[in-house]
Amino acid sequence: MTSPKVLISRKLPEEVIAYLSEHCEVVRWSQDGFMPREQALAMLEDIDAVLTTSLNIDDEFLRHAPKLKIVSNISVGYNNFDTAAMKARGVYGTNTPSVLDDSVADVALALMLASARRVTELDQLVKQGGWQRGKLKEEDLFGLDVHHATVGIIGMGRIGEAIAQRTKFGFNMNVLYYNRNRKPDAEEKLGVQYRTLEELLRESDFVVMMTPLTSETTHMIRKEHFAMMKQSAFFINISRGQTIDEQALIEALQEGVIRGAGLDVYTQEPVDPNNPLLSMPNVVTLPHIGSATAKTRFDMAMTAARNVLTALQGQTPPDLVNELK
Ligand code: 8YV
Repeated sequence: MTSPKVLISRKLPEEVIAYLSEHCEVVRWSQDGFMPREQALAMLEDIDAVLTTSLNIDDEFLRHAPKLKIVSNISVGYNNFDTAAMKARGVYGTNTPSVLDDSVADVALALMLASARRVTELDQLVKQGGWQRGKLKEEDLFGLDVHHATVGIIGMGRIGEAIAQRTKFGFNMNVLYYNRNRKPDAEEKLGVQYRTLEELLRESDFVVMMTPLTSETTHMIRKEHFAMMKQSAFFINISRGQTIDEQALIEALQEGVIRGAGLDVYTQEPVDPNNPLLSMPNVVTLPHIGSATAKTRFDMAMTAARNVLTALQGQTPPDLVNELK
């Protein structure tokens, strides 16, 4: 019997490749970056499973892959999946929940601290020789306290809870949340308080966007929402760029509607070097690194590989995101 054939569209740790190779024939992209879509499409004819983070799994993709049983995303977000099209063709979709929660939550805190205490801006000031006695007033270096402030988390899933845990118990913050469904467990366990979206925006010193990108959350935060925020507040986005109207954020920052932002994600990635957000000193910008530690990325790759092998053994993969029946 021939081994099932797995296509991997990005570089993965050799240990994960070896684990998959014990059971499958592996076809992979071993350079930096991602396999271009056209190249993937041309190889799909006899592929049983795909591991990816970058490929859009739409009807065109699925049409090229008559044998496909599973697309295993090496990420928790799966906004690249057309889940209905996958279901229609009986293809499992899986993600990598849990293993990245703490790493992403750490970066949310990093963005809050860096933007409110002006870490990147003042780092530049020191490195460019601007820290000179007599040249700066004391208040030129003032930021906003993170501890004991109010944070509003939009999206109280696993990562939202990890952010709540840190902000509540590590920084003594007042933690509000908005979620599609109320989360009584999180309210009890973490002491977080539910608010409507509007209440959350009005009350928070930090608004943290941590919701998955779906058709309902696309451009969930627009001009009128930034207008509801405190003028002293910071907006943190660590979900997906498309959950907000980025142009409205740019204008809110340019017009002083809000004080600053911390961003890990953008409408276009990599972000356009001419994007006005990159030249604002009150905006901290990271290159989508929420889960980017060697350990977490390894755990994500291993989780994705396990999902593939389970599906190829004829069982339902553990991290299924689209019910097939
Ligand atoms: C990226 C993420 O997928 O898991 C997610 O949803 O946003 C990230 O972990 C990661 O950059 C993959 O390369």
